[in-house]
Amino acid sequence: MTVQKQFVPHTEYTEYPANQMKKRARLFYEDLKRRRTVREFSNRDIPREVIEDCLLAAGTAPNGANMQPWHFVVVQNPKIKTKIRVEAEKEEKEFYERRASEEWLKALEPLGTDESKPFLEDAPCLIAIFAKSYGITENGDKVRNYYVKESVGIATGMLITAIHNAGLVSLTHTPSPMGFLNDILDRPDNERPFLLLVAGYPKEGVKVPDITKKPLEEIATFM
Ligand code: IYR
Repeated sequence: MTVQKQFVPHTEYTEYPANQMKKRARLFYEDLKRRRTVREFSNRDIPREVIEDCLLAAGTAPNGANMQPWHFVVVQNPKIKTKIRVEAEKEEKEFYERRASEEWLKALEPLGTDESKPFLEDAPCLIAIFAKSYGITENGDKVRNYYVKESVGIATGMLITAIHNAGLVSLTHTPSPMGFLNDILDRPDNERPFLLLVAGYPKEGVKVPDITKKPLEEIATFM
């Protein structure tokens, strides 16, 4: 069987003159640098269309063989948020009291995290991100997906960036294990919870850890 390849002109590409390119790169960095993960949220609602556009932005991510192996469940219902909080806190209690090594707990100290996760109820929006380990056709056949973690990781990064760009804040929360999300959110076996993104406005007067990012020389090598 030969597959007919379909190509169309890339009319939406825009080239910027070098000076404009430099300015745009700098401004984008300056803006992204303001992004901070917050752990305390206001209960103010956020417009649904903003979440929808952020998800559409995430869905443009490059991914393996264009299988788009992700599914996003947006939770705004307070009862479902409470269920998620209860189950997440059970896992987190285990983590902080038993599962985490001393070394791991020490690494987390500057962040001030613990097993209490009030943000799972306070924030107006939880986005559960699922990675589809395989796809299923209309006839129920399995379809292979490729580079699933890489693909979903890239889409998640773009979602976080889109949320920041909209003027909201987020928290990447990773209760582990997160299997309870399949039960609560009724997702099928071919979807694995990747992470839980908490989104909304920061609580008034919120404080963030006094931490810094590594300088360029440390994170990059030019040859
Ligand atoms: N999942 C736990 C622990 C935790 C782990 C890492 I690595 C962090 O950067 C932050 C927290 C929690 O959410 O508290």
